[in-house]
Amino acid sequence: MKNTTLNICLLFSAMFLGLSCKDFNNPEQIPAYVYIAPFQKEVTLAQGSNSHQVTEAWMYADLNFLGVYEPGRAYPVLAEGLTNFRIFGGIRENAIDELISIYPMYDSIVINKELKAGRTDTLYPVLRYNSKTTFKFIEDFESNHIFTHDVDNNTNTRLEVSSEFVKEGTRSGKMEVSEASPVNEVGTTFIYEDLPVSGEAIFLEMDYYAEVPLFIGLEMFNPGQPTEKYFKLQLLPRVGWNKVYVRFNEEVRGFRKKGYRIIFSTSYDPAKEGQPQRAFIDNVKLIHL
Ligand SMILES: [Ca+2]
Ligand SMILES: [Ca+2]
Repeated sequence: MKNTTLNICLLFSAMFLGLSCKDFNNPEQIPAYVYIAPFQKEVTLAQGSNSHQVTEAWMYADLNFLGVYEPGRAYPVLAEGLTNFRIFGGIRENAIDELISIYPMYDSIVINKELKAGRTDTLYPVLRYNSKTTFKFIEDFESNHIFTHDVDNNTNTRLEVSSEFVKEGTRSGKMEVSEASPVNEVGTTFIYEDLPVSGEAIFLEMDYYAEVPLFIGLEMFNPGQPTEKYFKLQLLPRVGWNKVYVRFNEEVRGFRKKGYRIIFSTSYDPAKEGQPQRAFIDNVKLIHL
């Protein structure tokens, strides 16, 4: 490999998360190409929505790590004949763009493909939840909902079902704030007591459409102790629906409380025109391994 080629490869490897360097200048081997189709997701009736925001494919071919690839493009692979691909779905954990990780709640995807030098073959990755996934709750806001706990002690604010902006079905959950009621904090009706404490993955999945910052956190309970509130992250306002995957296992392992509620908080922005200001959520799931 020429030095310039090596340097460019190393540069791109750094940019693309450790993409392995292969010598594509080798005149004796013409690569085959694989087009990675956008991820599909299959769910059972008991697993709720099939919406996902898997943005990268972590690719292995015959146990060799190929790299982290964006779906919807073709990539060269130095392999021929029957090749065993293993694909892991990658997410932006906690809505942090730099925190790209494999989502542990989905199974890896195995696809065997006959490759030929110079030819492009297509891989169709389909996501499915790991069979060990426990669904603590699924909320799609199509009828009653489970975010009835009044965290802010203001009866004028609440989460209510709405058909104004909907990700799926005919309804979503809406939280409003205004100059008169500038804070709106709600939590799950139920306290969840048996979340795993040994570091097993715990995630909150959620679609959201927020005109105001939306905070996601936990209300925590221990017998004989005051209730505590903890906010894990703030979702910034944005136009259109987005999905967030929030990891909670480090908190649950560290806090060691008897029970937890999932809580949301919004607050009025006086610098922003128009009121009421709103945050919509849909397809909320609390799941763990
Ligand atoms: Ca819905
Ligand atoms: Ca309230």
